[in-house]
Amino acid sequence: MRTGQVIKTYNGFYYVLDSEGSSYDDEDLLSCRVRGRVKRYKSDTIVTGDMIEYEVLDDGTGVIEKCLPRKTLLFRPAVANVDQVILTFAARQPDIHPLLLNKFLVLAEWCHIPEIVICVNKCDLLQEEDESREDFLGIYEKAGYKVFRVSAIEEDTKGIEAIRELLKGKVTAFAGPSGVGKSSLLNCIDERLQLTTGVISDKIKRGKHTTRAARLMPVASGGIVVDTPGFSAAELEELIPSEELAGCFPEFHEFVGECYYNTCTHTHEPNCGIKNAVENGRIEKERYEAYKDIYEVLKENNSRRRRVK
Ligand SMILES: Nc1nc2c(ncn2[C@@H]2O[C@H](COP(=O)(O)OP(=O)(O)OP(=O)(O)O)[C@@H](O)[C@H]2O)c(=O)[nH]1
Ligand SMILES: [Mg+2]
Ligand SMILES: [Zn+2]
Repeated sequence: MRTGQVIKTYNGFYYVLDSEGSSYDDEDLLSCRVRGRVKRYKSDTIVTGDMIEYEVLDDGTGVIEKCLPRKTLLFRPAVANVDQVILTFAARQPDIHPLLLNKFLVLAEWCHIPEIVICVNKCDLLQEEDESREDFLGIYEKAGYKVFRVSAIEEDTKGIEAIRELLKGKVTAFAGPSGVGKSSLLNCIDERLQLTTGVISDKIKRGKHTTRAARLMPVASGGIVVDTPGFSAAELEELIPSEELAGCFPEFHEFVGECYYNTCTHTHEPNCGIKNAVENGRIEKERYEAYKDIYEVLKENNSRRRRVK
């Protein structure tokens, strides 16, 4: 049995790099199928980034027999074994939307991705009167997230270099809505990548889902990156139980022990450590409001699911 890693999946095929191999080029990857048994259970679905055991058939294709234990699993977009996720947004076109940003952060935290970073691209489109946007991003810095402001089209060498540094020695997924410039940024980071980039629709200022599948690629300056298709956070509600939401706000951790009820949901209860911390200015009000908004949606969804069962 050989071991390898799934570099991309496409149309039911899994493209595998053998653990002895080093070239990530399409023609050097082995196209594999999965044994029906492995694929049947949702949790055992093989995804990009998975370390696997496989066998080579006489016709030169492979069969994946086993998925090895995962370090991490990012659910949306589905990528296994990433060390870091760079949540990428655009300052403009499409405009950055705070609730969406919070939902993406929640999703990445819920998946226990060790490093979660925010990158705001297209800063070249910002005018001077947009300074209030900076305040709004400060909220996330205060919550403990690194925030990078870059531009993939202007010669923004400093910003791009800072991201290159961040990538070294890690596997990093670039995730975010369609059209924010994930593929464009990666082309800046390493010009050899030559990823296809799209256009923004004139009317609704949204991307057109140019990148179709997640793919791992080494970058010249060090590290492995994963370009992923743009996605919305709509499915968050299906995944996360409401009682796990507070755990997805890292700046809440030090205050949960101060809640009077140990089942406190931090919404309506008296003597809540989180609410006190918001009042004392130790937790940003906007983040708490986002928590409450998302909590309501999750709770509604959870009880609907229970009714269906
Ligand atoms: N003004 C400006 N435009 C940018 C920048 N980065 C990317 N774009 C443009 O934004 C559009 C979308 O870029 P992509 O790189 O395809 O976006 P993506 O995030 O990979 O989108 P999907 O693959 O659909 O998820 C292209 O027309 C780019 O030229 C930037 O920094 N500034
Ligand atoms: Mg793309
Ligand atoms: Zn509480």
